Amino acid sequence: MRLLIIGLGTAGSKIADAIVRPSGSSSRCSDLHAITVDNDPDVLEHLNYIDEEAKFYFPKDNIDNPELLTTRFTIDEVKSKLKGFDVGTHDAILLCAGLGGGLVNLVPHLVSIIRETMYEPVFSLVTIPAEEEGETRLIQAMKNLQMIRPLVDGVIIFDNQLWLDKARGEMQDTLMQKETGLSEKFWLPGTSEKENLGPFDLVNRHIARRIRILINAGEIQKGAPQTVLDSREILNTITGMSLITIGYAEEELPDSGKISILRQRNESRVGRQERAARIVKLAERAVFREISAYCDFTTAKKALILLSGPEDELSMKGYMAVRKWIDESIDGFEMRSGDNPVSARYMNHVSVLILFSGLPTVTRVQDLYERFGKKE
Ligand SMILES: Nc1nc2c(ncn2[C@@H]2O[C@H](COP(=O)(O)OP(=O)(O)OP(=O)(O)O)[C@@H](O)[C@H]2O)c(=O)[nH]1
Ligand SMILES: [Mg+2]
Repeated sequence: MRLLIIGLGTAGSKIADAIVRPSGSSSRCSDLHAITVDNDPDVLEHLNYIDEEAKFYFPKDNIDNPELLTTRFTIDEVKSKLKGFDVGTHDAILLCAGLGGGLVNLVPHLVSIIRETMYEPVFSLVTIPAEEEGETRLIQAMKNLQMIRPLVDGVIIFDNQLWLDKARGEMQDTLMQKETGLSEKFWLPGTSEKENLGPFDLVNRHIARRIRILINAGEIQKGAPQTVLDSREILNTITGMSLITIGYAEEELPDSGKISILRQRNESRVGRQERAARIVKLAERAVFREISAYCDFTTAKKALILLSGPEDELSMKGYMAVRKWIDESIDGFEMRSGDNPVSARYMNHVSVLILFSGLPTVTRVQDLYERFGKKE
């Protein structure tokens, strides 16, 4: 998918940077553009993968009065940057921001600028603050979500509480592996290189991975997919669909040294059963544990399923079982699905992504409304 990403504030900019970061077998794709806007020069300085001329800074004082910004040069600069893209360069625009921050206030201005010059759908990717950030931020976040929802064509929700807990768990595990001298064998999702990463960086990588898979769907077609999913179908699943969550789970396959034994096993009845069960288990993990924000997915209007991995591992039986489960579970009738077979040389894991859209709410937002709704 040809996507234009706009990162607002620290959270939004870092998430945008993580999405455009080349990783593993996928290099930076030329159809992906990102610009960032922040009032913290340090944050802009430390973004590694955003082009320098796509970083926009404005003074901190202006943020309490964002209306003023419409007349100020930063917004004008962003506007001319957007106008610089040829008509039809992108399929969609994705505005990223932390709901608890200040820069999310720019969303209305940016959306109106975008709508002036572009016809493509505009989505927002937002994070819900963690509990430790305090009541004021949580209440602010709820208000901001209410403000954004009617302006854009869909809101993808990530719950920082859920993902920070996971990230801290992963970091703890790495530390323990290091102590026992097993660190070489430890595999941290999305981090093959040794780096000094904080919990938010790990969260951002989990976010980025989900978005990248959606962007790449329908584009890397080295194997012959049994069912293709293209950008239009992905956009049809999310456009006008209010709240959106994305679940994703992957499993590493045993290393290639064992491949011939594996192949024999794959062809056996037991092997076929195991491959089908793996897909089903991954789907369950994606929906119940590795989802961007917990939600009652039976209330979803639409869903999308995407399988990736070496062709031999993508069990048709497993795929059909997952399709049936999701199709029967969601409230609406629109379910799309596809597979993305990749040569075993390029990918040593199998993954399942499941997206839900048209959700009336997600569990954490509902919880915040119940706790703080009266204090608004
Ligand atoms: N996922 C993720 N969330 C972040 C990150 N940094 C901050 N956040 C969250 O995003 C919310 C908004 O914080 P910032 O992005 O720093 O705020 P801002 O938009 O820059 O606005 P200011 O508060 O004026 O600096 C916070 O409440 C955090 O929950 C990040 O790197 N990743
Ligand atoms: Mg900031």
